[in-house]
Amino acid sequence: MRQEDFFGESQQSRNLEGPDLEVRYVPSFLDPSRAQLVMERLLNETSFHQYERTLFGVTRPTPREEAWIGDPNCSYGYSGVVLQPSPWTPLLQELRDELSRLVDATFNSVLINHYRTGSDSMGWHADDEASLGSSPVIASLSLGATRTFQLRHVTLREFRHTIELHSGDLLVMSGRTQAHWQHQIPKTSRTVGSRLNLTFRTIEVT
Ligand SMILES: O=C(O)CCC(=O)C(=O)O
Ligand SMILES: [Mn+2]
Repeated sequence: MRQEDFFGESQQSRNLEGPDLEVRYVPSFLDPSRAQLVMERLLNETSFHQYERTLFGVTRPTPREEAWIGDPNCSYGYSGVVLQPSPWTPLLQELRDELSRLVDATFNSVLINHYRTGSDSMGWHADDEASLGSSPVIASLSLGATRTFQLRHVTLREFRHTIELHSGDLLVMSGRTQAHWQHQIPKTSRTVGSRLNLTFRTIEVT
């Protein structure tokens, strides 16, 4: 696929509107059968771990499982947990290279989150760690169960977006988005199956 196809309207991809916001939403970036195959392979091949993190002095299990994959020098940490990278697999390398070409970035790592049920979640945050630089490009691929993704402006609270992320959907966040907006995957009381989300990132190695 050429870059203009990706940024064109052929897949009904669209930019989300808002101040300081640069987010491209690409529904069905992977078709449903490829998305399912990739999900099954990742569930088989990946060793996930549920970590404990300390927030505001309280230590709790993080409500999801995680795996961190990347180049050997790419460690990643927040809230007292530093993850050392597992090596790239052929499947993750293939996805990384495809996405790197499309969005013209050189991703050197990917965080895989496993939301096992509707009780698993990720609270409001921005991917604004110093190691990601001031204007990170983050490509987020969703697989499996549909979950709600919410975005809110940090100071202008009337600006919000809610998107249902389906299996195979891609979101690309860039520019100053992380400096001005937060995002989350809230818990849901609906009965939902398991979901994987892959965020391809570029860690600035010093
Ligand atoms: O699961 C998602 O769609 C979002 C994941 C996320 O925000 C992150 O890994 O930082
Ligand atoms: Mn995030």
